[in-house]
Amino acid sequence: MLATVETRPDSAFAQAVLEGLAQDPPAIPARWFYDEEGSRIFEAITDLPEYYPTRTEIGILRAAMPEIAAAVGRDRAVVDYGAGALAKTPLLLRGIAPALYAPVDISGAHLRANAEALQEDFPALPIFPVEADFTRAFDLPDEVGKHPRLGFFPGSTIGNLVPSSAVDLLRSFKQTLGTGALLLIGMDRVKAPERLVAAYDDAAGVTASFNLNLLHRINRELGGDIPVDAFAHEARWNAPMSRIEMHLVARRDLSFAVEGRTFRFAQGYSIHTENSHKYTAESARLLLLAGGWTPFKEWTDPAGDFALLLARA
Ligand code: AVI
Repeated sequence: MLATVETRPDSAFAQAVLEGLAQDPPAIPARWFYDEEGSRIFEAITDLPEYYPTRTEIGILRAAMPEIAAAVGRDRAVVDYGAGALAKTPLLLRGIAPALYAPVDISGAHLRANAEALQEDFPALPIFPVEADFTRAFDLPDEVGKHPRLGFFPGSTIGNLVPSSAVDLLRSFKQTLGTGALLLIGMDRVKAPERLVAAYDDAAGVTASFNLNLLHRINRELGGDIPVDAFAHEARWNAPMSRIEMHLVARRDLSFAVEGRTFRFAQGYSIHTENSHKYTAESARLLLLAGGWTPFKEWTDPAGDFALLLARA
């Protein structure tokens, strides 16, 4: 009897990597950064002196909370699309005292751990964790539907999507959250390219290790033999697209195999691993409008580095 040879990649990660490496130019979606090690390194990034977004957004949340609470009103169900943002969520929950809290995350384990930690600090708050990929349509628990919803999408994570995908996501938020919903969203601002590049290429090399961890992950999980040391991290400002791009650039001509497929890279050729779009006040509002949301309040830090916008469906 002949043995069957399975040639199809057996996981979404394998498929994304094989398709991404075969593209011209090669590109792997940024969502694959976040294995356990990648999530740990990302937490370290948020503390870096050069990486201003996290601390700036927390500062805005603190300063604007009385106004946010007044604009949002009472009895909201908070649907948290940034369920990992443990420093920000408690600020919001304390500030607006919602009727219930529904964190949404694709990883059930991550979701439950965060929900348990939050429940200790907010023992009276009903928490309904929702295990779902929020880039696709999903149903909210019935209990959530009994209250007007507030979607919370901090961190300028929207910026990791190209505009057409960002619009799709905003539209699907609107569909999920329904009539009368509000959305509180963090959006990073355009600023001097040198500051942006430094934020994504820090002196201590933490962002470099975050980017290179993707190659280690491919080697670990997909049995790849990528010579990781032969790739260099690079952050580039793409002015026409108004975004920081992260790349892994081959330092020399090289080849490697992943799941039995061979890939060749000439020196200087790169794998594009992340986009982080930056917005002006106007482009931020236009993106929200295109996604079906009408922004009606906006808060920034004194330097105007980052913005939190409140929009209605
Ligand atoms: C998660 N996201 C909003 C981060 C950003 O700034 O685009 C990811 C990141 N990549 C490198 N540094 C931080």
